[in-house]
Amino acid sequence: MTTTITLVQGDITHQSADAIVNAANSSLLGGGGVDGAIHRRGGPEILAECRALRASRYGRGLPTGQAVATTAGRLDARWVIHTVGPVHQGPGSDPEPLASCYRESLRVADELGARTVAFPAISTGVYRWPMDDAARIAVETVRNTPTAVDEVRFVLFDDRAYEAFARRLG
Ligand code: AR6
Repeated sequence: MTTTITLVQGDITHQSADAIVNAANSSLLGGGGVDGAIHRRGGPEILAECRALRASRYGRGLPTGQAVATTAGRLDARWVIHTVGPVHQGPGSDPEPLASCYRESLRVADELGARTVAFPAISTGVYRWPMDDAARIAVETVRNTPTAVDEVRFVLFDDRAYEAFARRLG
C-alpha cells in the first residue's frame, strides 16, 4: 500500500477529507490559529466531545505528541484528530515529539479507517517551530510511517509554508 503525499495552499477548514488534523493544545478546549478556525467552522459539537474526552480520559490534558479523535461537526470530514505539538525550545530542540504528532495522528487515522487525512503544519505558528525544520520532520515522518491511509494532504496556510513543504517533497 502506498501513501500519496499532496500539498495544498489554503485554509484546512475548507478541505474535504476523511480526517482533518488539529494542532491543538493539551487542554483540548480550543485556542487560536488552526485550532480556533476548526472549532469556529466545525461548531460546538467538536468542543462538546473534547470536553467529554477531558472528563473521561485526559483529566490532566492530552500529552504532547499524542493524538485523539472526535467527530467533525459541520466540517466536510468525518473526524477531527486533535494532536498536541511541542513548543520550540530554540536550537537543538528535540524533533521527536513533533514526529510523534504525525505518527500518532496516522495511527488514530488507521484505527478509524480514514483513507484521506489533511494535516496543517503542526507547531509552526504559536509554538514557533521553524518552518523548514518542521517541513522536514513532517515529510520524513509521514514517508517512514507504515499506514493504510491513501492520501496525506498537507494544507499550508501561506506561500512560505507551501514552499518549505514543496522543497522537502522534491
Ligand atoms: N488552515 C491551515 N493552516 C492554518 C490555519 C488554517 N485555517 N490557521 C493557521 N494555520 P498554530 P501551533 C497555520 O498557531 O503552532 C493554538 O492556539 C499557521 O499559519 O495554529 O501548533 C492551539 O490551541 C501555522 O503554520 O498551531 C495551541 O495553543 C500552522 O497552522 C497552539 O496554537 C500552525 O499554527 C498550537 O500552536
